[in-house]
Amino acid sequence: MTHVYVGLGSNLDNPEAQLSKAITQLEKLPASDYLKCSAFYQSKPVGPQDQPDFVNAVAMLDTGLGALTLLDYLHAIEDQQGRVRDEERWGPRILDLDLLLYGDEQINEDRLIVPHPEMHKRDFVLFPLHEIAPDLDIPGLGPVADLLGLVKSNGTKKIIL
Ligand code: ROI
Repeated sequence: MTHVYVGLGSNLDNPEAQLSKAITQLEKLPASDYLKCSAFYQSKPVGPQDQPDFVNAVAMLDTGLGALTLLDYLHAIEDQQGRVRDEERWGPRILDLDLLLYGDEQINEDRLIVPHPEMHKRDFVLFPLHEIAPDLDIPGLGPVADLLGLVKSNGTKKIIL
């Protein structure tokens, strides 16, 4: 089994419901054990500002799936929830599932770069990741706690339900 982290994001069609639905699907992934998810965080859009705020979270699972197979499953969940794929590059989206970390592997393929190349710059990834894995050391990037101390804050805050 490989320990993996998946970033979740949405800013369309009831983002909190989109994330909850996606988590239900992550719980059903084959050959995998869903472990936990962070709280949901509200974050200002990175990219064009004329779009709604995002809701972001990070989930932790163990999987026997290979990285690219897992990526295919994540895309299938996005598609099921009605994601439109040729949308504007930094535009609004119903659901984004990013494979952030796949064990301690560094992967560089056309379809997949792990660790996710932007994760250390995004407070909406680092806050929820640090919440569920405070001692995590990110391959090639260093301790998540250090990265959190360095990241430019974009006003991401935990949603209190
Ligand atoms: N901005 C925030 N705050 N959260 C996201 O998940 C997110 N995802 C994206 C872009 C459009 C880059 N901006 C984002 O894909």
